[in-house]
Amino acid sequence: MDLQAVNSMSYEQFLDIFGNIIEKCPIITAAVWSRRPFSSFGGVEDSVYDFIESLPISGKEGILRCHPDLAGRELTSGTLTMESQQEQRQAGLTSLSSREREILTLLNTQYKKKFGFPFVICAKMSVKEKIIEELNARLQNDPSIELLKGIDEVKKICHMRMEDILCKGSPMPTKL
Ligand code: 2AL
Repeated sequence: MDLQAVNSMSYEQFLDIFGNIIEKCPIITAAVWSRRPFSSFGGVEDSVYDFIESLPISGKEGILRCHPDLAGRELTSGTLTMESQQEQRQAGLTSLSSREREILTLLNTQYKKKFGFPFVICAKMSVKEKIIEELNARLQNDPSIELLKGIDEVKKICHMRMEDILCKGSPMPTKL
């Protein structure tokens, strides 16, 4: 896919292709379509990040709440989005021992109880052991820090999804 093709997409086409770069938030993709023409693929990402940053705290929390738990109910019931399924599988979350599953479920529950949104991390950039470690550590943070950390991870997930869509395997220069 080249930039000109992206810039000449109708919003329906744009939404079909980029609609889930932020998990279950197609409204963000629909909003940034208006910012065409993009001068680079990074420009698409920048527009998404600008949009997210312009949101009030409740909006950012809402984005985090659109993310499924790692190794949670949706994974078990097969109702994850295609992207999330692939990310969780790649991090080893589909092959947890019963002990690992138990720990992750407990920590996810504690995290949501404390912060009011789920723990979010870019699974593709990690592995199950590190994810459990990170969840344990982040559980100690203040809510304002966790909101920032969660949104940073959402941006990393977005970057990896853009890479998959646009470059079919050849990495885009990262801005994070
Ligand atoms: C996810 C997800 O669905 N993909 C990913 O990388 N992380 N969810 C989460 N709660 O962190």
